[in-house]
Amino acid sequence: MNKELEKAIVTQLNFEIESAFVYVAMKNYLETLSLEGFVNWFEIQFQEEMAHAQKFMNYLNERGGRVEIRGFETPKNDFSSVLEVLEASLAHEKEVTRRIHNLMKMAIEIGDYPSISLLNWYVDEQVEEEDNFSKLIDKVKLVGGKGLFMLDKELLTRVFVPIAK
Ligand code: OFO
Repeated sequence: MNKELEKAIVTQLNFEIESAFVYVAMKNYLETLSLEGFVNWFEIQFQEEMAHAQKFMNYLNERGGRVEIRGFETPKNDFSSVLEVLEASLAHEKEVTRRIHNLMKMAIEIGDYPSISLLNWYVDEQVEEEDNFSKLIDKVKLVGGKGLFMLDKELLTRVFVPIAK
């Protein structure tokens, strides 16, 4: 496969793992607020990011590429509110989307159809990722401080759904 595209996918899969670290740091901040639903929600988010990374790894291995795992930036560990966590998450997802779209542009320019097919999955997934956080932000703003307890209960129901290889 094209070496430039292979390198770019390696960078992205490492960014997915970095995303997992971003969310597990948030999860541990939420633990300090005893918001079990939010903790659960971010635990699932952490697992999803690892699954996103794994999907890229499986793909590269199938195509005869070489996966390389790198070091990561220390994620932000301290926040001042749930809303700050969610807004930082949405900003993070927008950055992921920007990177996925750049990868897609590269795959289209090269004419690498298997990569275009793979990246279509990520393009769709990013629509969902951004929507999830936008909706949560809206809900937190709507319910305010006291309603957070009920919303927290609702978030306990999120479960990890394995993704196709
Ligand atoms: Fe992997 O989508 Fe979120 O970061």
